[in-house]
Amino acid sequence: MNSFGNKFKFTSFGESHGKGLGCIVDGVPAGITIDESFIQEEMDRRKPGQNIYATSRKEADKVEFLSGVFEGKTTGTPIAMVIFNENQKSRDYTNVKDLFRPGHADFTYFEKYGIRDYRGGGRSSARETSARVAAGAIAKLLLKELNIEVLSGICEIDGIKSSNTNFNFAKTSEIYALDENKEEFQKEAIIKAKKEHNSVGGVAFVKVKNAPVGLGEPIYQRLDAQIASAMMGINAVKAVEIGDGIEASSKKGDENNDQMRAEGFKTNHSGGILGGISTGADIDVKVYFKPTPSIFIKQETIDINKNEVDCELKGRHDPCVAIRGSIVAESMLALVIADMVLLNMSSKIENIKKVYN
Ligand code: FMN
Repeated sequence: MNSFGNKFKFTSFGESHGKGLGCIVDGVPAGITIDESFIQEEMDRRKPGQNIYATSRKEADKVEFLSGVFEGKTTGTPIAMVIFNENQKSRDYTNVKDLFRPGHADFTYFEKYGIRDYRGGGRSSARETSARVAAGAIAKLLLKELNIEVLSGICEIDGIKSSNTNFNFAKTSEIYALDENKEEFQKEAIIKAKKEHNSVGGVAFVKVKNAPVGLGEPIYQRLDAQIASAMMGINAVKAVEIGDGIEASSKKGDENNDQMRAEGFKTNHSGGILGGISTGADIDVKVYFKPTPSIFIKQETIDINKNEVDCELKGRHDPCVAIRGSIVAESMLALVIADMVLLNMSSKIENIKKVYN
Protein backbone atom coordinates (compact mmCIF):
# COMPACT_ATOMS: atom_id res chain seq x y z
CA MET A 1 0.00 0.00 0.00
CA ASN A 2 1.20 3.50 -0.69
CA SER A 3 -0.65 5.60 1.88
CA PHE A 4 0.31 6.43 5.45
CA GLY A 5 -1.60 7.99 8.36
CA ASN A 6 -5.19 8.25 9.58
CA LYS A 7 -6.28 11.88 9.63
CA PHE A 8 -3.06 13.51 8.43
CA LYS A 9 -2.59 11.13 5.56
CA PHE A 10 -0.26 11.04 2.59
CA THR A 11 -0.03 8.89 -0.52
CA SER A 12 3.18 8.80 -2.53
CA PHE A 13 3.65 7.90 -6.19
CA GLY A 14 6.51 7.54 -8.65
CA GLU A 15 9.66 5.58 -9.36
CA SER A 16 13.38 6.06 -9.31
CA HIS A 17 13.88 6.30 -13.08
CA GLY A 18 10.37 7.34 -14.10
CA LYS A 19 9.33 10.89 -14.96
CA GLY A 20 8.95 11.98 -11.38
CA LEU A 21 7.65 11.35 -7.90
CA GLY A 22 5.30 13.07 -5.54
CA CYS A 23 2.64 12.85 -2.92
CA ILE A 24 -0.85 13.92 -2.00
CA VAL A 25 -1.25 15.02 1.59
CA ASP A 26 -4.84 14.92 2.80
CA GLY A 27 -6.41 16.04 6.07
CA VAL A 28 -4.24 19.14 6.49
CA PRO A 29 -6.20 21.81 8.40
CA ALA A 30 -6.86 25.04 6.51
CA GLY A 31 -4.96 28.20 7.42
CA ILE A 32 -1.44 26.84 7.97
CA THR A 33 1.19 29.15 6.49
CA ILE A 34 3.12 27.29 3.82
CA ASP A 35 6.66 28.53 3.56
CA GLU A 36 7.79 27.03 0.24
CA SER A 37 11.42 27.91 0.94
CA PHE A 38 11.27 25.83 4.15
CA ILE A 39 9.90 22.87 2.20
CA GLN A 40 12.73 23.20 -0.32
CA GLU A 41 15.32 23.43 2.50
CA GLU A 42 13.98 20.16 3.88
CA MET A 43 14.24 18.57 0.42
CA ASP A 44 17.81 19.85 0.10
CA ARG A 45 18.80 18.09 3.33
CA ARG A 46 17.84 14.72 1.79
CA LYS A 47 18.76 15.36 -1.84
CA PRO A 48 21.54 13.31 -3.43
CA GLY A 49 24.79 14.54 -4.98
CA GLN A 50 25.78 17.03 -2.27
CA ASN A 51 29.13 15.61 -1.15
CA ILE A 52 31.40 12.55 -1.27
CA TYR A 53 29.44 10.86 1.52
CA ALA A 54 26.35 10.46 -0.65
CA THR A 55 25.55 9.11 -4.12
CA SER A 56 26.85 11.31 -6.94
CA ARG A 57 23.46 11.24 -8.69
CA LYS A 58 22.57 14.93 -8.88
CA GLU A 59 18.92 15.87 -8.47
CA ALA A 60 17.56 19.37 -7.74
CA ASP A 61 14.55 17.76 -5.99
CA LYS A 62 12.56 20.90 -6.68
CA VAL A 63 9.03 20.63 -5.33
CA GLU A 64 6.13 21.95 -7.40
CA PHE A 65 2.77 22.49 -5.69
CA LEU A 66 -0.22 21.47 -7.78
CA SER A 67 -3.01 22.09 -5.29
CA GLY A 68 -4.11 22.72 -1.73
CA VAL A 69 -2.33 26.02 -1.12
CA PHE A 70 -3.73 29.48 -1.91
CA GLU A 71 -2.05 32.81 -1.13
CA GLY A 72 0.52 31.03 1.03
CA LYS A 73 -1.99 29.18 3.23
CA THR A 74 -3.37 25.65 3.22
CA THR A 75 -6.97 25.55 2.02
CA GLY A 76 -8.04 22.34 3.78
CA THR A 77 -8.08 20.50 0.44
CA PRO A 78 -5.56 17.82 -0.66
CA ILE A 79 -2.05 19.19 -1.15
CA ALA A 80 -0.42 17.67 -4.23
CA MET A 81 3.33 18.03 -4.71
CA VAL A 82 5.48 16.74 -7.55
CA ILE A 83 9.25 16.34 -7.93
CA PHE A 84 10.48 15.68 -11.48
CA ASN A 85 13.46 13.33 -11.96
CA GLU A 86 16.29 15.01 -13.84
CA ASN A 87 19.38 12.84 -13.61
CA GLN A 88 18.21 9.28 -14.13
CA LYS A 89 20.60 7.04 -16.10
CA SER A 90 18.87 3.75 -16.88
CA ARG A 91 21.98 2.61 -18.76
CA ASP A 92 23.79 2.30 -15.39
CA TYR A 93 21.68 -0.79 -14.87
CA THR A 94 21.73 -2.47 -18.30
CA ASN A 95 24.51 -4.93 -17.35
CA VAL A 96 22.45 -6.12 -14.35
CA LYS A 97 19.11 -5.92 -16.16
CA ASP A 98 18.05 -9.54 -15.57
CA LEU A 99 19.81 -10.28 -12.31
CA PHE A 100 18.97 -9.67 -8.70
CA ARG A 101 21.25 -7.45 -6.64
CA PRO A 102 22.06 -9.20 -3.33
CA GLY A 103 20.53 -7.28 -0.41
CA HIS A 104 18.20 -5.22 -2.61
CA ALA A 105 14.49 -5.64 -3.25
CA ASP A 106 14.95 -6.84 -6.87
CA PHE A 107 14.28 -10.52 -6.06
CA THR A 108 11.18 -10.02 -3.89
CA TYR A 109 9.58 -7.40 -6.17
CA PHE A 110 10.07 -9.72 -9.17
CA GLU A 111 8.67 -12.75 -7.34
CA LYS A 112 5.68 -10.75 -6.09
CA TYR A 113 4.75 -8.70 -9.19
CA GLY A 114 6.40 -10.62 -12.03
CA ILE A 115 7.80 -7.34 -13.40
CA ARG A 116 11.49 -6.42 -13.42
CA ASP A 117 12.00 -2.65 -13.29
CA TYR A 118 15.76 -2.90 -13.44
CA ARG A 119 16.22 0.90 -13.53
CA GLY A 120 17.48 1.46 -10.01
CA GLY A 121 14.81 -0.66 -8.38
CA GLY A 122 11.86 1.42 -9.59
CA ARG A 123 9.36 1.86 -6.77
CA SER A 124 11.58 -0.01 -4.28
CA SER A 125 14.26 2.66 -4.68
CA ALA A 126 14.72 5.15 -1.84
CA ARG A 127 14.16 7.87 -4.45
CA GLU A 128 10.54 7.55 -3.26
CA THR A 129 11.58 8.90 0.13
CA SER A 130 11.85 12.38 -1.39
CA ALA A 131 8.02 12.41 -1.43
CA ARG A 132 8.01 11.53 2.28
CA VAL A 133 10.27 14.48 3.04
CA ALA A 134 7.93 16.82 1.14
CA ALA A 135 4.92 15.48 3.09
CA GLY A 136 6.94 15.58 6.33
CA ALA A 137 7.73 19.26 5.75
CA ILE A 138 4.00 20.04 5.66
CA ALA A 139 3.59 18.06 8.90
CA LYS A 140 6.42 20.10 10.44
CA LEU A 141 4.69 23.37 9.51
CA LEU A 142 1.56 22.15 11.33
CA LEU A 143 3.66 21.14 14.36
CA LYS A 144 5.46 24.50 14.29
CA GLU A 145 2.10 26.22 14.95
CA LEU A 146 2.01 24.18 18.19
CA ASN A 147 5.67 24.80 19.03
CA ILE A 148 6.51 21.09 18.54
CA GLU A 149 9.92 20.45 16.96
CA VAL A 150 11.40 17.31 15.37
CA LEU A 151 15.19 17.00 15.16
CA SER A 152 17.61 14.35 13.92
CA GLY A 153 21.26 13.44 13.50
CA ILE A 154 23.63 10.52 13.11
CA CYS A 155 24.64 8.83 16.35
CA GLU A 156 26.60 5.90 14.91
CA ILE A 157 28.40 4.94 11.69
CA ASP A 158 30.09 1.57 11.16
CA GLY A 159 29.98 0.93 14.92
CA ILE A 160 31.56 4.32 15.80
CA LYS A 161 29.15 5.71 18.39
CA SER A 162 28.65 9.37 19.33
CA SER A 163 29.05 10.30 23.00
CA ASN A 164 27.38 13.65 22.54
CA THR A 165 24.06 14.82 21.06
CA ASN A 166 24.49 18.19 19.42
CA PHE A 167 21.67 18.87 16.96
CA ASN A 168 23.13 22.26 16.06
CA PHE A 169 26.41 20.63 15.04
CA ALA A 170 24.49 17.98 13.06
CA LYS A 171 22.90 20.75 11.00
CA THR A 172 26.32 21.88 9.79
CA SER A 173 27.95 18.44 9.43
CA GLU A 174 28.21 16.87 5.96
CA ILE A 175 27.19 13.54 7.52
CA TYR A 176 24.74 15.07 10.04
CA ALA A 177 26.99 13.83 12.86
CA LEU A 178 25.71 14.57 16.37
CA ASP A 179 29.16 14.44 17.96
CA GLU A 180 31.81 16.86 16.67
CA ASN A 181 34.54 14.69 18.22
CA LYS A 182 33.44 11.54 16.38
CA GLU A 183 32.57 13.08 13.01
CA GLU A 184 36.07 12.72 11.57
CA PHE A 185 36.27 8.99 12.46
CA GLN A 186 32.81 8.35 11.11
CA LYS A 187 33.70 10.13 7.87
CA GLU A 188 36.91 8.09 7.58
CA ALA A 189 34.93 4.85 7.96
CA ILE A 190 32.67 5.86 5.06
CA ILE A 191 35.59 6.83 2.81
CA LYS A 192 37.45 3.61 3.64
CA ALA A 193 34.40 1.52 2.73
CA LYS A 194 33.96 3.54 -0.48
CA LYS A 195 37.59 2.96 -1.49
CA GLU A 196 37.08 -0.76 -0.90
CA HIS A 197 33.94 -0.58 -3.14
CA ASN A 198 31.91 -1.46 -0.07
CA SER A 199 29.31 0.27 2.15
CA VAL A 200 28.64 0.84 5.87
CA GLY A 201 25.60 0.88 8.16
CA GLY A 202 24.62 3.55 10.66
CA VAL A 203 22.13 4.77 13.22
CA ALA A 204 20.01 7.94 13.28
CA PHE A 205 18.71 9.54 16.47
CA VAL A 206 15.42 11.40 16.13
CA LYS A 207 13.82 13.54 18.85
CA VAL A 208 10.49 15.30 19.30
CA LYS A 209 10.74 18.37 21.55
CA ASN A 210 7.74 19.92 23.30
CA ALA A 211 5.56 16.90 22.57
CA PRO A 212 2.24 17.31 24.39
CA VAL A 213 0.93 14.65 26.78
CA GLY A 214 -1.70 12.31 25.35
CA LEU A 215 -0.57 11.50 21.80
CA GLY A 216 -1.15 7.90 20.74
CA GLU A 217 -4.26 5.76 20.25
CA PRO A 218 -4.12 2.58 22.32
CA ILE A 219 -4.46 -0.29 21.87
CA TYR A 220 -3.61 -0.89 18.21
CA GLN A 221 -2.33 2.55 17.29
CA ARG A 222 -0.07 3.06 20.25
CA LEU A 223 2.34 5.93 19.63
CA ASP A 224 5.36 3.63 19.91
CA ALA A 225 3.77 1.14 17.51
CA GLN A 226 3.02 3.89 14.99
CA ILE A 227 6.58 5.20 15.24
CA ALA A 228 8.05 1.72 14.81
CA SER A 229 5.84 1.10 11.79
CA ALA A 230 6.80 4.44 10.23
CA MET A 231 10.51 3.83 10.76
CA MET A 232 10.51 0.19 9.67
CA GLY A 233 8.72 1.38 6.53
CA ILE A 234 11.83 3.28 5.49
CA ASN A 235 14.16 1.50 3.05
CA ALA A 236 17.10 -0.26 4.71
CA VAL A 237 15.84 0.25 8.30
CA LYS A 238 16.32 -2.94 10.26
CA ALA A 239 15.56 -1.94 13.87
CA VAL A 240 13.94 0.84 15.90
CA GLU A 241 14.37 1.71 19.57
CA ILE A 242 12.23 4.02 21.73
CA GLY A 243 14.03 5.52 24.72
CA ASP A 244 16.49 3.04 26.19
CA GLY A 245 15.11 0.41 23.81
CA ILE A 246 17.01 -2.90 23.86
CA GLU A 247 19.08 -1.77 26.86
CA ALA A 248 15.89 -1.70 29.00
CA SER A 249 15.60 -5.47 28.73
CA SER A 250 18.85 -5.95 30.64
CA LYS A 251 18.07 -3.43 33.42
CA LYS A 252 16.40 -3.77 36.78
CA GLY A 253 13.03 -2.08 37.37
CA ASP A 254 14.49 0.58 39.65
CA GLU A 255 17.05 1.50 36.97
CA ASN A 256 14.51 1.67 34.20
CA ASN A 257 11.52 3.43 35.80
CA ASP A 258 11.32 7.18 35.35
CA GLN A 259 10.47 8.47 38.81
CA MET A 260 8.16 11.45 39.03
CA ARG A 261 8.20 14.81 40.81
CA ALA A 262 5.73 17.68 40.62
CA GLU A 263 7.85 19.35 37.94
CA GLY A 264 7.98 16.20 35.80
CA PHE A 265 9.90 12.98 35.22
CA LYS A 266 13.35 12.73 36.82
CA THR A 267 14.71 10.68 33.89
CA ASN A 268 13.48 9.70 30.42
CA HIS A 269 14.33 6.02 29.94
CA SER A 270 10.88 5.49 28.43
CA GLY A 271 11.68 7.83 25.55
CA GLY A 272 8.61 9.93 26.28
CA ILE A 273 5.99 7.19 25.83
CA LEU A 274 4.10 5.12 28.45
CA GLY A 275 1.19 2.83 27.62
CA GLY A 276 1.47 3.89 24.01
CA ILE A 277 0.73 7.52 24.98
CA SER A 278 3.17 10.43 25.04
CA THR A 279 4.20 11.55 28.54
CA GLY A 280 5.13 15.12 27.65
CA ALA A 281 8.85 14.35 27.88
CA ASP A 282 10.98 14.33 24.71
CA ILE A 283 10.19 11.45 22.37
CA ASP A 284 13.50 9.72 21.61
CA VAL A 285 13.85 7.26 18.74
CA LYS A 286 16.87 5.42 17.35
CA VAL A 287 16.68 4.13 13.79
CA TYR A 288 19.12 1.45 12.60
CA PHE A 289 20.08 1.35 8.91
CA LYS A 290 21.85 -1.57 7.24
CA PRO A 291 24.77 -0.96 4.84
CA THR A 292 23.79 0.01 1.28
CA PRO A 293 23.09 -3.19 -0.64
CA SER A 294 24.46 -1.93 -4.00
CA ILE A 295 28.22 -2.33 -3.66
CA PHE A 296 30.91 -2.60 -6.31
CA ILE A 297 32.43 -5.87 -5.11
CA LYS A 298 31.79 -8.97 -7.24
CA GLN A 299 29.00 -11.05 -5.64
CA GLU A 300 27.17 -14.27 -6.42
CA THR A 301 23.52 -14.10 -7.40
CA ILE A 302 20.90 -15.52 -9.78
CA ASP A 303 19.07 -14.03 -12.77
CA ILE A 304 15.35 -14.04 -13.55
CA ASN A 305 15.75 -17.50 -15.11
CA LYS A 306 17.44 -18.82 -11.94
CA ASN A 307 20.87 -19.11 -13.61
CA GLU A 308 23.75 -18.62 -11.16
CA VAL A 309 25.69 -15.55 -12.25
CA ASP A 310 28.14 -12.95 -10.92
CA CYS A 311 26.84 -9.52 -10.02
CA GLU A 312 29.19 -6.65 -10.91
CA LEU A 313 27.47 -3.33 -10.37
CA LYS A 314 28.17 0.04 -11.96
CA GLY A 315 26.42 3.32 -11.28
CA ARG A 316 26.04 5.69 -8.36
CA HIS A 317 25.09 4.68 -4.84
CA ASP A 318 25.16 6.02 -1.30
CA PRO A 319 28.08 4.51 0.63
CA CYS A 320 26.04 4.93 3.85
CA VAL A 321 22.27 5.26 3.53
CA ALA A 322 21.81 6.23 7.20
CA ILE A 323 22.98 9.78 6.45
CA ARG A 324 20.24 10.80 4.04
CA GLY A 325 17.99 8.26 5.76
CA SER A 326 18.11 10.32 8.97
CA ILE A 327 16.19 13.13 7.23
CA VAL A 328 13.61 10.62 6.05
CA ALA A 329 13.26 9.28 9.62
CA GLU A 330 12.81 12.84 10.91
CA SER A 331 10.09 13.47 8.29
CA MET A 332 8.28 10.23 9.09
CA LEU A 333 8.31 11.06 12.80
CA ALA A 334 6.82 14.50 12.03
CA LEU A 335 4.08 12.77 10.00
CA VAL A 336 3.25 10.37 12.87
CA ILE A 337 3.11 13.19 15.42
CA ALA A 338 0.94 15.40 13.18
CA ASP A 339 -1.46 12.49 12.67
CA MET A 340 -1.61 11.74 16.40
CA VAL A 341 -2.13 15.42 17.24
CA LEU A 342 -5.23 15.50 15.03
CA LEU A 343 -6.53 12.13 16.28
CA ASN A 344 -6.11 13.07 19.94
CA MET A 345 -8.40 16.08 19.61
CA SER A 346 -11.54 13.97 20.03
CA SER A 347 -10.34 11.94 23.02
CA LYS A 348 -12.42 13.95 25.54
CA ILE A 349 -15.92 15.39 25.28
CA GLU A 350 -14.64 18.71 26.66
CA ASN A 351 -12.40 19.05 23.61
CA ILE A 352 -15.32 18.42 21.26
CA LYS A 353 -17.43 20.97 23.16
CA LYS A 354 -14.71 23.57 22.63
CA VAL A 355 -15.40 23.33 18.91
CA TYR A 356 -19.17 22.85 18.83
CA ASN A 357 -20.56 24.71 21.87
N1 FMN B 1 20.28 1.15 -1.80
C1 FMN B 1 21.15 1.03 -2.83
O1 FMN B 1 21.40 -0.08 -3.26
N2 FMN B 1 21.74 2.14 -3.37
C2 FMN B 1 21.51 3.40 -2.92
O2 FMN B 1 22.10 4.36 -3.41
C3 FMN B 1 20.58 3.55 -1.85
N3 FMN B 1 20.29 4.78 -1.38
C4 FMN B 1 19.42 4.90 -0.33
C5 FMN B 1 19.15 6.17 0.18
C6 FMN B 1 18.30 6.33 1.27
C7 FMN B 1 18.01 7.71 1.77
C8 FMN B 1 17.71 5.19 1.89
C9 FMN B 1 16.83 5.34 3.08
C10 FMN B 1 17.98 3.91 1.38
C11 FMN B 1 18.81 3.74 0.27
N4 FMN B 1 19.09 2.49 -0.26
C12 FMN B 1 19.98 2.37 -1.31
C13 FMN B 1 18.55 1.26 0.36
C14 FMN B 1 17.57 0.49 -0.50
O3 FMN B 1 16.53 1.33 -0.99
C15 FMN B 1 16.98 -0.68 0.29
O4 FMN B 1 17.97 -1.36 0.96
C16 FMN B 1 16.25 -1.63 -0.63
O5 FMN B 1 15.08 -1.01 -1.08
C17 FMN B 1 15.90 -2.96 0.02
O6 FMN B 1 15.02 -2.76 1.08
P1 FMN B 1 15.36 -3.21 2.57
O7 FMN B 1 16.81 -2.91 2.78
O8 FMN B 1 14.46 -2.39 3.42
O9 FMN B 1 15.09 -4.69 2.67
